[in-house]
Amino acid sequence: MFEIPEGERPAAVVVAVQLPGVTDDDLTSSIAELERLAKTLGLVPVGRVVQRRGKLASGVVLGEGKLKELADWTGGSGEVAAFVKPGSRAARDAHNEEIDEIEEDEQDEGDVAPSGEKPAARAKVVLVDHDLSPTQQRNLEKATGVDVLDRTSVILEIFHRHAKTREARLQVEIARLKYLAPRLRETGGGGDRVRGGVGGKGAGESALELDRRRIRDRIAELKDELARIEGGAKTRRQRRSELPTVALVGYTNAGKSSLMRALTSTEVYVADKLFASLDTTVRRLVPPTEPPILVTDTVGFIKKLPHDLVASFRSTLDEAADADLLLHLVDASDPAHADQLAVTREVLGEIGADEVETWLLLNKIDRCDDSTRTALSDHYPGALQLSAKSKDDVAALRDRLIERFAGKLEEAELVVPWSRQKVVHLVHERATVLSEEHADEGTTLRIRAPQRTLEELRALLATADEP
Ligand SMILES: Nc1nc2c(ncn2[C@@H]2O[C@H](COP(=O)(O)OP(=O)(O)O)[C@@H](O)[C@H]2O)c(=O)[nH]1
Ligand SMILES: [Mg+2]
Repeated sequence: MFEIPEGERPAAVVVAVQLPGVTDDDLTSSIAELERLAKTLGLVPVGRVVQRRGKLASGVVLGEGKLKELADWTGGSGEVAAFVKPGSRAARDAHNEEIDEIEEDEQDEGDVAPSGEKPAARAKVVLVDHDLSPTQQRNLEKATGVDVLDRTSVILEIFHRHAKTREARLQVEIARLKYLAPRLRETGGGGDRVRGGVGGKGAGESALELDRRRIRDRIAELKDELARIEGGAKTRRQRRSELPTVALVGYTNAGKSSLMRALTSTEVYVADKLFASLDTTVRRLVPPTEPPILVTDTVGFIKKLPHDLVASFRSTLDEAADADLLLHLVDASDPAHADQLAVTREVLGEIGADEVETWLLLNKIDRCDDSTRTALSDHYPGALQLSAKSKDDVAALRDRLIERFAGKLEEAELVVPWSRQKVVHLVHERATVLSEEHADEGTTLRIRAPQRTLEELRALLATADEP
């Protein structure tokens, strides 16, 4: 599968076809979603190539002219030599010819200025906002000279990162292998990579067929394992953390990751070794409470989720059912938010997460005018309106969360003498500081914190020594 080298942020150009019946708005929001998914993976979308067509061109998705435009972004030839059976001798010859052609083209270019807009950047990856057949993908790679990812492969990669439980990992791996099998290419040169594999090469069976067979066998194995897990007692509950956990759920683009960043420290907090060490989706709420409150960013709902990925999506979202509290985030500024809310609720119900206490958060409220806000509060009484970008809104939510888990918050005044200024630092770490004044006797802080934290801070100040 496509891998991004460590530390790199490859530029990507997005390709979309506006099919009949697809409105401009639908098209734009679908492309924007794909771009956001790509950003999650570390890609940098730099351009779009969009064409209105009756259907995807069976060979290369786009028409000839648009294909050239796309190739300008990547530095490819814009041509797919010949449509021949992949893996055949003719295919290899054609491939070689194609390479010759590209080189010629580049020499010919000289100082002839290209017409139209010149792409702002060289894209290293092409992202297609559709599902591609293996042939379309291969042809586009030939024409552009770079890796081509379709919607499914982008989403698979994101699920892969979010899959925490054994079950979710199995589901994602099965989906990945199913995606991969028809895309395997003849390795050429006698199928070296199957040497030493399981069993012998069947009579007349090519290396490619053998690889496909092995993938099928592997899928069957994984499915067996999955069935065993599902058949047993609900093992996933064993994973449940001892620590209070808040999970953010909702559609992609609702603002989950933004809110997560705003609520937590930037430092990744690994709750216990049950969470994979690479996991960046679990952090602790700041200011820290004792015990810490964990916040997890779950896999986002996707508008155009390919059918083959439904099972892996669900099992990846499963962690929501293990949380003590769900924050259901909705982008209140999105005209489709009501539908998104309904779909999210339905799926949460199906995975058993509807029994978890849930707070509805209407996010991006900064983008809504007053009348919309009023309508929203009439329609969703009890929902919290907020902007993940507003410090005050985030602080208010944080207070509510701390109150929910660590007990009632109290306001108090602390006077920290000059000799104890390190304590000021600690107060900032542990409590919400409402105001801070410096006077002769020291620093006066008006703070809000759970009672236990207040007691600890007072006890600390009462001791004679440095903390
Ligand atoms: N105006 C505004 N933009 C927001 C707010 N929250 C998030 N965003 C933006 O919405 C986009 C998606 O946010 P992100 O946190 O990645 O959403 P996620 O897909 O749910 O994780 C980003 O461009 C954010 O900057 C908000 O409250 N107000
Ligand atoms: Mg996110």
